[in-house]
Amino acid sequence: MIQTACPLDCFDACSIVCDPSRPKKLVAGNANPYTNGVLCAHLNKHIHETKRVEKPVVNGKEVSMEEALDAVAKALQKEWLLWRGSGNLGIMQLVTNLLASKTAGVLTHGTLCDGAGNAGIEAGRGVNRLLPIEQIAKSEVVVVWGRNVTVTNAHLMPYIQDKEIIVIDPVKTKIAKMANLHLQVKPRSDFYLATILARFIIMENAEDREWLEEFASEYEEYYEFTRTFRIKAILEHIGLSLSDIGDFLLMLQNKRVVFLVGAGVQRYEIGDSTLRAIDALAALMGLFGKEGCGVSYLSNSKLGFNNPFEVKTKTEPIATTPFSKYKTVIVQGGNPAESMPCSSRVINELKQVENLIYFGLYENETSKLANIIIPAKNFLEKDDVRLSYGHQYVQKMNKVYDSDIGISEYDFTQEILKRLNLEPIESENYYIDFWLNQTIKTENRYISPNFNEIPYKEGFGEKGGEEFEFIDDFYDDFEDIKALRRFRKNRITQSEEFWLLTPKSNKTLNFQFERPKPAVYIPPNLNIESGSRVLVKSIWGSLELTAEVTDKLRNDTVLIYCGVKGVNNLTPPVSSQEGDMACYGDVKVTIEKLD
Ligand SMILES: Nc1nc2c(c(=O)[nH]1)N[C@H]1C(S)=C(S)[C@@H](COP(=O)(O)OP(=O)(O)OC[C@H]3O[C@@H](n4cnc5c(=O)[nH]c(N)nc54)[C@H](O)[C@@H]3O)O[C@H]1N2
Ligand SMILES: Nc1nc2c(c(=O)[nH]1)N[C@H]1C(S)=C(S)[C@@H](COP(=O)(O)OP(=O)(O)OC[C@H]3O[C@@H](n4cnc5c(=O)[nH]c(N)nc54)[C@H](O)[C@@H]3O)O[C@H]1N2
Ligand code: SF4
Ligand SMILES: [Mo]
Repeated sequence: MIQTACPLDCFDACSIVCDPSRPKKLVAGNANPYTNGVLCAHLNKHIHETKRVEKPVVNGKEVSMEEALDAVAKALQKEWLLWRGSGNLGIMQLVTNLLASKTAGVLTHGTLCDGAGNAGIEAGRGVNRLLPIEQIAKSEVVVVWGRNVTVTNAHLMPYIQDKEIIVIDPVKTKIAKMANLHLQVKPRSDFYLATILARFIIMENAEDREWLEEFASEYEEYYEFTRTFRIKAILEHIGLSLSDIGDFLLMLQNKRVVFLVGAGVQRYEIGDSTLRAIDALAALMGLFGKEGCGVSYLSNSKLGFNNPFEVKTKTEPIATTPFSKYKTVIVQGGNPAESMPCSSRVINELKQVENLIYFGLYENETSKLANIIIPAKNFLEKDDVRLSYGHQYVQKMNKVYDSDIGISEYDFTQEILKRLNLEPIESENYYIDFWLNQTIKTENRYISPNFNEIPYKEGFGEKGGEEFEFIDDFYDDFEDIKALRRFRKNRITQSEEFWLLTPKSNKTLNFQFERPKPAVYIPPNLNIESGSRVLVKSIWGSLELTAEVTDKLRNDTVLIYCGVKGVNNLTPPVSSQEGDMACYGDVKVTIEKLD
């Protein structure tokens, strides 16, 4: 049996074993303790069923890999751009950074995923450390804050299901239904909610003064900051009552509390401030550095590692990449034509690229625009290392079988360098060992070098010893009024607008494999029946979908799952205030019945 790990972008980073004579049968492995015998359908079904791109293509003609690589090398002689998605989270995906730095390659900065929240965490704590699942398991109360655990983080469920659960989510998700308390907040209002909760904590003298004096001594200034927000106006804005706030605080009193924060709360321009406010609340309650307490978010998996793929090149922002500035663009492991915000802008930009090179596993909306297609090897056909943003285990991904299809990212890099008469990079094993040798090895497992059983126990910053920094400044220009004005200017005259949420769907993974059914979920107050065709419109574009009425939504919110074809026609081409993150949530839409 050969050991590997799931490469997909997911909190769980499952361990896998596979018998090379039965490569379609992937079985849960033991290289991390959380996989616990279960792999999900993405692996056992979708990976095998989704049709691969098998043959290299240049200008519409199938060619040999040699010819295709010649064409790529030729196209890389002038300044070019590498846009990398997160289709495979194996660390060897980053090897192409070396190709960029040795040629005139430009990379991207920022993320489509978790960057705003990460920036907020780093501003307050210095570094974004993992809260180990062992600590989550020791808590008494779990606040699930914009993380759809049963869908995106299912392997965590056994560790939390018997606890007191509070869910803060605009959607009545499965976990919200199971919870002891569900605060069905207005989208994009968590900064205000956390700030007002912090204010109440201090008003009621419930702050952990002893811990604060040692680790976050500026808490009184922070209290003054929270006092600049008016309680009544904010409660109205976020759609909660004083008794909701009271219930929430009562449940947390004198308990070991964990906040499980997801990417959902920070897909907004103000996403960094939201995480800073949530962290500030946790700090006031003294939740850092103690057993069974803390704030869990998508952690920085590379923390503590020296990264041999870190290079200095020019970069472009990933959420608003100006593709058309470049004659040659390589898209690796992603589908920007669908996954980036404001698809009409993206597609228009991609169409102007003379040499659009798609390097991936499956045909998708981006490969259809490309004039060079390089099939990649899948994770079973190459060696790699898997770090994780959800747990501390590092996993070796061993090649399970040889295949004639495609080329690995490592071989791609070497082949292009050879064609450009440039020095080769080190061997593949050199890099794999470079990562593994930095880990802590125990009982046949590898643990991340940055791992702290109880994070921030010795304080904040990279080495500990520093204080927590409270947020002291907040700026937000996305007001309902402003959005309305923009609507008017674009002569969209429907009276009612709804927040658009685009969270992850149960049976699909981002924009690869099978996609969610083309539906928009709407609340009953719209008086549109399920099955009706509707036009969903924002100032950025529109999309025709089938309506599905649900009682899971607030009256001011509609939902289209991430992955629905065309969902990003509707989303804005803007980056967050910090972290250069795509702001999928900063948009309002109208719903127009078509038949
Ligand atoms: N099945 C499945 N699993 C996945 C993925 C997938 O596509 N499918 N994708 C993977 C990837 S790339 C990522 S980044 C992770 C992300 O996983 P999660 O962190 O769970 O992110 P989302 O699904 O975007 O949003 C989580 C929740 O946030 C809520 N939410 C939205 N806006 C707000 C808000 O303003 N406030 C609050 N409080 N809640 C809000 C949504 O309703 C949703 O229930 O999941 C990974 N796992
Ligand atoms: N509206 C909306 N849009 C979103 C989101 C949202 O919540 N709402 N979420 C955002 C988030 S969190 C994320 S992470 C992004 C994801 O968006 P992208 O990073 O663009 O990822 P995918 O669209 O899933 O594309 C994955 C592609 O990677 C390729 N691939 C898979 N394995 C390999 C490999 O080993 N090698 C190579 N070379 N290619 C491979 C496959 O061909 C597949 O088509 O989407 C973002 N887009
Ligand atoms: S739960 Fe996540 S990590 Fe585990 S097999 Fe499924 S997609 Fe992969
Ligand atoms: Mo993501």
